[in-house]
This record gives sequence, C-alpha cells and structure tokens, in this order.
Amino acid sequence: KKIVAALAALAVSATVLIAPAQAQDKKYTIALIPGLTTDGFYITMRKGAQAAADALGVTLVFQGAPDFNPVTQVPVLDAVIAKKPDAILIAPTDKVQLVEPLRKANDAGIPVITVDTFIGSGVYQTGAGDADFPLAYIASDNVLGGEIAARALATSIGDKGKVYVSNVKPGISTTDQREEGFKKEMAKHPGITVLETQFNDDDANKAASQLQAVFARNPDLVGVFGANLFSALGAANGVKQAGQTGTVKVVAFDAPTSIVDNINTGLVDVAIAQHPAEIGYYGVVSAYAHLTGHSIPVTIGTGFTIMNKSNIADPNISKYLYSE
Ligand code: T6T
Repeated sequence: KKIVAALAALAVSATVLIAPAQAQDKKYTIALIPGLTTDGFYITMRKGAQAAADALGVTLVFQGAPDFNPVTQVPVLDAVIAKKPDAILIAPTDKVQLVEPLRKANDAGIPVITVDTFIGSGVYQTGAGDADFPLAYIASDNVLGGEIAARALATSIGDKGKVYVSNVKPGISTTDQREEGFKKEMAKHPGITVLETQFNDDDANKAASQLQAVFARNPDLVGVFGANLFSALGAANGVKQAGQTGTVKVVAFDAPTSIVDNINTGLVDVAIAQHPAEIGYYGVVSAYAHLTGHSIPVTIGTGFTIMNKSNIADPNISKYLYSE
C-alpha cells in the first residue's frame, strides 16, 4: 500500500513538475516594429532584441517601414496584428496618430510594449487617459538627454552666443522631449540665445541646407544641437559645407559609426549615444516575462554614453557606437 501511495504521490508531483515545463515549452513569437528599418539606432535595437530572443527561445519578427512616418508605419502594424504575434514591441512614430492603430492590437488581446518612443503621455497602466493600455515603456530618458546636450553645447561655446535645435518633426515623443530638456537647461544660461527650431523630417540633406540657411541669416551662429541621428549628421554636414568646422559647434544625439570621424576632425564636439541594444533586450525580456505570468515594470530607463575626442578611442566607449 505504502508503495502504491508513494507512486501515486510521485505521479502527482511529476504532473505538477511537468505541467509548467510544458507551458514554458510554448514557442512565443514577439514582433518588433521599429521607427524605420534603415537607421543604425533600430538596427542596433534589433540586435539586442535578438540576443534576448535567442536566450529565451523566442522567435523575433522584425518588420518596419523605410521611413519614420505614421502613414507608412500603420500599415506595417496592421499586417503584424493580422499575423497574431504573442506580443508587439513598437517605436510609435507619433504620440497621437498611433494610439488608435495600437488599440486594435490591444483589443485583439496582443500585449503592447512601446520601445524608444511612447504614445499619449508615456505614463501607462494608470487608468487615466485613452493611451495608457501599453504594458511598459522602455527607453532613454530623453528630457535628461536634451539637458545633457545643452550643458555640453554651453561648455563648447563658452556659455554665450546663438544656437538652435535641428529636429525631426513635432509629435515624436523622443525628439520633442530632447528639445524640451535642451531649452529647459538653456534657460539657465542667460548668455545663450536659442533660435527657432528647424524641422527636417528625418532628412539629413534638409538638415544640412537648413544649417546653411540659419547661418546665412545669423553669421554669429555658434552652435547647433542635432536632436537625432539624421538631424545631427545633416547639421554637421551643413557646418562643414559652410566652412565653419570648429567655429559652429555641433552636439549630436545618437552615435552612428560615422560620428567617429566627425569627432576626430573636430566637426562634432560631443555625441550622446543611446543604448538601443539594451532597449531591445529588455523589450523582449519584458514581453516574455509578461507572457509567462510575471509582472513587469511599467517603465524601464536605459542609459547614455557621452562620446568626445578624449574618449572615443576607448573600447569601453566605442562599443556603444551603433551597428550599420
Ligand atoms: O534618436 C533615435 C530615436 O531615439 C528617435 O526616436 C528617432 O530617431 C532615432 O532613431 C535616430 O535616427
């Protein structure tokens, strides 16, 4: 009898042990929708996401549009929703325009996590507002990033003179917040005048011609903050084309590999690298944690690495350059 009872107990505990193991054997598919596919920032984010997916045995689908635009991102999102992935990680290209398209995913029972950018106010799971349904927001602290940029530029220009922000377009949470942080910090520098922001639609060529136009109107221009990768590369090229390398100081957000040359030649004083691989990694880990019954933090903040001429050769710094 004792043996029978022991065997029965063993069978029960074996079932208990096996059941969760089987549940975890489910192969999850997580979709990552970037702001655009041809941007080193999102290419690097994908690598981090893939590293987490490999570690967890998750299938990662990376699908996006070729430009940073809600008009092209929403059809990609619709196509992803139709394939019913287990979770969606997305960098929404507009705070407002992506709310309703993402609600469709949420209504279809697909958990949504936003990476890099947010919708609504970016404060989720509060029961307030109509865009609080994403489970989490994983990103750099972009207001802080703008403040860091302003301090760096203020130092470069000796705390006086005219500067402006080269930005993408209003409505993008990240770049809006960088400009906000930049202006907030510059308000503490009475010797600095911040001219009107120039919006380039994520087009580096446009950012370059805008730099030259601003310089033509303001020959006493001393600095520019490029609020994302294309704004910064474009503004820097504009400075070069205007023959003002080293005279008009450039502080760049983001760190494509080409920033190294720009730093070494003195065209760019400081680059603020985000950690997109970390954003992708924690995006996948968070989605997986949620799918396997764990609660997840509603916000995860990732860091920055500040690059300049004195540290860019250090492998502990240059490892944060983005992939191509
Ligand atoms: O700066 C990043 C990203 O954080 C932003 O939301 C959009 O532009 C980039 O992808 C750089 O091009």
